[in-house]
Amino acid sequence: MDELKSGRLRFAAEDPDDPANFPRVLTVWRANLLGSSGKGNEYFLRHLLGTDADVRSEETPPRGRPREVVWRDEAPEGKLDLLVTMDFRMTSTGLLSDVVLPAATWYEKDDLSSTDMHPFVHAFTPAIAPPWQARTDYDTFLTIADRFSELAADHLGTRTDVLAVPLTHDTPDELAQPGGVVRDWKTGECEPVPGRTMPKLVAVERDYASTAQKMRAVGPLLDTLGTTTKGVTVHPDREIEELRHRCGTVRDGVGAGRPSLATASDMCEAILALSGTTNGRLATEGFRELERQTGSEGLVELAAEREAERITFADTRTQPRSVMTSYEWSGSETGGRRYSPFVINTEHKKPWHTLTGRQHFFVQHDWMTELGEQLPVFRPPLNARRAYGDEQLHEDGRAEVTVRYLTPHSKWSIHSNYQDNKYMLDLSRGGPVIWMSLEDAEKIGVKDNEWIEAYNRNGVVACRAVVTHRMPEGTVYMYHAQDRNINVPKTELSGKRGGMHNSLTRLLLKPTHLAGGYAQFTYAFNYYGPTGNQRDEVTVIRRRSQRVEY
Ligand SMILES: Nc1nc2c(c(=O)[nH]1)N[C@H]1C(S)=C(S)[C@@H](COP(=O)(O)OP(=O)(O)OC[C@H]3O[C@@H](n4cnc5c(=O)[nH]c(N)nc54)[C@H](O)[C@@H]3O)O[C@H]1N2
Ligand SMILES: Nc1nc2c(c(=O)[nH]1)N[C@H]1C(S)=C(S)[C@@H](COP(=O)(O)OP(=O)(O)OC[C@H]3O[C@@H](n4cnc5c(=O)[nH]c(N)nc54)[C@H](O)[C@@H]3O)O[C@H]1N2
Ligand SMILES: [Mo]
Repeated sequence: MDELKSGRLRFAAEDPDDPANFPRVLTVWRANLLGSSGKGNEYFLRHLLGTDADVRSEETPPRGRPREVVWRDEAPEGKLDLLVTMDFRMTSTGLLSDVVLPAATWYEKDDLSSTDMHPFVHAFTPAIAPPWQARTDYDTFLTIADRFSELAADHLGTRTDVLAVPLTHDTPDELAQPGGVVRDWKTGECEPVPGRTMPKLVAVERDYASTAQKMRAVGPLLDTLGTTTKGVTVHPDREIEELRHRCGTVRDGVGAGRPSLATASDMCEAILALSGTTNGRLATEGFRELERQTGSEGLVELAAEREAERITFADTRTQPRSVMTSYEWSGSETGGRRYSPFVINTEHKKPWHTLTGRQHFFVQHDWMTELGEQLPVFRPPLNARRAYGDEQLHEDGRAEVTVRYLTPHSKWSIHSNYQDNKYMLDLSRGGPVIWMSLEDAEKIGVKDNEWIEAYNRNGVVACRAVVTHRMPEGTVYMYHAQDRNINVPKTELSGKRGGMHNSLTRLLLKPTHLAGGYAQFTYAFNYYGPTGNQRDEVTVIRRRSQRVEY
């Protein structure tokens, strides 16, 4: 603590550009970072990969820089040493990866599919073995783990990592900052107390050489800690015993005596055994605990009708199975009802997971107050050098228009999936497009399906225009996740190939998203925390030469 307080010991986040602080190896699995999710594509290309990029903005001037984070004169480029992609499609990420590991598709592997949005759990069942060099994700990860463990025995051994763990939602942690008053131990307003005025500091021993063995067994902490979802803990003791029989027991090594997870289908069995949505006993136990915690009545009955039911992997292979109502979610499937969110809160008086236990819109928190956001407010886009609706002439005399740039989810794909499917290409324009209004098109003299170029401080895009009365004047759409590998010409502005929808976006952190330790404002990675921003953008568009080169 003294070291932290004195500033001699610091968090890596305080100096993110220090070569000791950024990761060197990135494995992208079941995502398309550089064609889909990564907001600020050109920055990723330059700083993460160190490859050709069309970043157009300048460094933030000194007055706009953070005071408590080290600012290095040269932002690092090409931080990664190794980018690995596992996918069964050619994507923009695959295009830029050092290693592409071909993945088995849905018809070549055992897996489960289920979301909160639909009421069934489905099995994937292999119709054929993965062709050529393709492997299932499960096998790929185990194979990497085997070799990693072998190397780790010499190079890493057993180490203790100190983790900064955020204050957690649905635990007493969320009352760490009463009244939403944030005191800063760094400036001496309070003492640094892990779990109260700062993250918890947790030491974790990692025996790197046994990584692969640990991946192949259900771990022992389930016996002592149970499993916790949203503050409700259940104890799957019978399930662990049952899994020993269903999947077999590990014979030796660190996992000896534990249920085996040697294959993907074992893993599917374990997931189905441990989830309340497929295990009536655990669903009921969870609701009983939830009743105890909240004082709400009638919750156990939601699961009781299917208490004796257990959906196994074999059941899901026979046909998709409808899931059970569980304390893990907020909707009800009881009595064959279709899921919709928050039914348990509204109909069964389960308190909302907020400070008051009710829906509330007024938030008293220092940072919200400072920014005037205690109530939901409209915030206009951040000041960009040009205003919407500005018309002007580009240096070469071509008319330009400045518009709001939005990137909503596409009707012709699920993210980048299926956009390269022949039917979808026929139904759309067979390559990247920006949708714009008749009025904006007229201002720059562009007709439907002609080539345009869009640029802003983040990058450049060359694509076709879809000119339509369905867009209002002043706003354009470039639908999400049009990959960089179909019909993408060189841009006039930079001469480089490319630009995709996230070339014109960038990540902007909103400080209020970093609030934590205060009821529903409990920060966690991908829970409540900084969201990537893709809405607050302005772009300039003009008609470009209709002769494109690839
Ligand atoms: N500008 C902008 N950016 C956005 C958004 C936006 O609206 N605008 N939306 C954001 C949102 S909400 C999301 S969810 C993200 C989505 O971003 P991503 O999740 O990165 O996008 P996908 O294109 O769905 O990438 C999934 C990849 O996984 C592969 N895949 C599918 N199944 C398997 C499998 O079983 N095994 C393996 N190995 N691979 C598989 C697919 O082929 C595909 O290439 O994008 C975010 N980024
Ligand atoms: N076909 C298809 N379906 C999908 C997906 C897909 O890729 N394709 N992806 C799935 C996934 S992972 C997700 S997260 C969901 C996302 O689904 P939605 O949450 O519906 O997301 P979007 O389509 O990105 O945006 C919705 C609308 O928000 C509007 N909008 C943009 N900026 C603002 C603003 O400042 N204020 C207001 N009020 N509105 C604004 C846009 O014009 C758009 O019409 O879709 C899911 N379903
Ligand atoms: Mo999403």
